[in-house]
Amino acid sequence: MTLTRRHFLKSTAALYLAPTLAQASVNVLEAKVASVQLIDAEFGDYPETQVWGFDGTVPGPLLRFKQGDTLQQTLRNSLPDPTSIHWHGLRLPNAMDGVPGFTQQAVQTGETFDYAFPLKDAGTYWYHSHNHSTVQVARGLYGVIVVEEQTPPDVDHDIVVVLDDWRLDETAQITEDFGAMHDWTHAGRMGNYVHSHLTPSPASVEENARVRLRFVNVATDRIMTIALKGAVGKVVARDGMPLRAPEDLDTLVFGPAERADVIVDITSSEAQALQIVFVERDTGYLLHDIPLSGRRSDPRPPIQPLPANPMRYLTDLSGAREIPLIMSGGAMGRMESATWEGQEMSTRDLVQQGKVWAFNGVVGMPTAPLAELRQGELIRIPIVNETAFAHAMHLHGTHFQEVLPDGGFGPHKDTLLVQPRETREIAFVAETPGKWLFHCHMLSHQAAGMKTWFHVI
Ligand SMILES: [Cu+2]
Repeated sequence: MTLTRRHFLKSTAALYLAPTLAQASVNVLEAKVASVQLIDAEFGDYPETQVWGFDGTVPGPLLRFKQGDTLQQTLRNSLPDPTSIHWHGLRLPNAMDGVPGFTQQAVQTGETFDYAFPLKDAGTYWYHSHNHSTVQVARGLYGVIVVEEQTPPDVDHDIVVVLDDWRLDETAQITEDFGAMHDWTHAGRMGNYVHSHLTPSPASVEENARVRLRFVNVATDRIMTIALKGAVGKVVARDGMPLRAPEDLDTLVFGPAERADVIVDITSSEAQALQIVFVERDTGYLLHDIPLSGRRSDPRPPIQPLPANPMRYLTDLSGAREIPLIMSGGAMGRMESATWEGQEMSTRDLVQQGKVWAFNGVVGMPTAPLAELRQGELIRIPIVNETAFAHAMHLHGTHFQEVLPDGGFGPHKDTLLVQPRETREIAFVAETPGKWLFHCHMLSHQAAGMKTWFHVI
């Protein structure tokens, strides 16, 4: 793999925001318009970019809690449009899930909404707008939540790495071509400035230092492939949840909304730095590097699994109810017609409405749920991707496990990347009463039809 730097696809330490240190309590999050220096000076003299951000920063404030704490945050909306906060990956009461017109009313300009719920699970989670999210997340309305374990692993640095993707014009402003049909019918809105933001962002790391990196892909649509150079270690959590058996670290692939925690030991490398590399085909673009400085001599013990969260693991599928989900539509798809708002329509007419993707022949949010689930019921969902594109399926309200070809179960996940023409299966126990979305987290696909819901009763 060649490693290069190129214009608009590289970042060093973000300059537009003073390092946001751990904050134990930020009780008000104000969604507002702000200007930030998004493009690094090394690329030239670009002006600030107008964004929508929580507290006017992108990403929004890093919220840090201890497992067992209660999250209490008031959203104040100072934006020109209604908004909300979805707490992605956290198991919470349905009324706190932040889906406008579904679990709460959208928070209007000048209004507030109070979110409060206990944090059952340790791990790396994130929060983002769930209103017109293909626009609002693209403008910057997101942030990260870290819930620390009661006994965290011993590391020298604990760093949140936000991976994002901006579509900017030559004056560094976000292009307003939201909803472009070519994006919606293909892989979604791809940016031209892939960027990483580290919190905190250390000036250097020692050789042999142990570092925890918490990756979060907040891009609306882009799948990110990330390689680490100058470090060896393990993947210890995915989508917030600890892996029972940490995996050897290799290239990491993140669909939109996916996360991973890795713990690595810094090794001396040719580059004398810890490098975070964005991989595209055979080329690696350096997103960030942290130079080495000094050396720790004490050997580290082997990397251990993180403490388990109070989330059950599946053991078998006997008695499970099967609810297939068939994805169709999009460019090069075979969908000829689908149902939208109760009416059968041709694909040609649906495209006029911006509805191009279907689940089980239905585009857009159906009035009736995909299924009513009894609390405690075991559900299995074969996901059949008949389309020519990948989709990142996200379930609200609980984590699922993938049913593996050998009959075993994958780790707890809240988002699963399903490749074109691929069939994967997930299973979960219906947990908390209420109305829970199940949608593609490629937000362009969601807006163009890929969403449905379960009603847990
Ligand atoms: Cu999708």
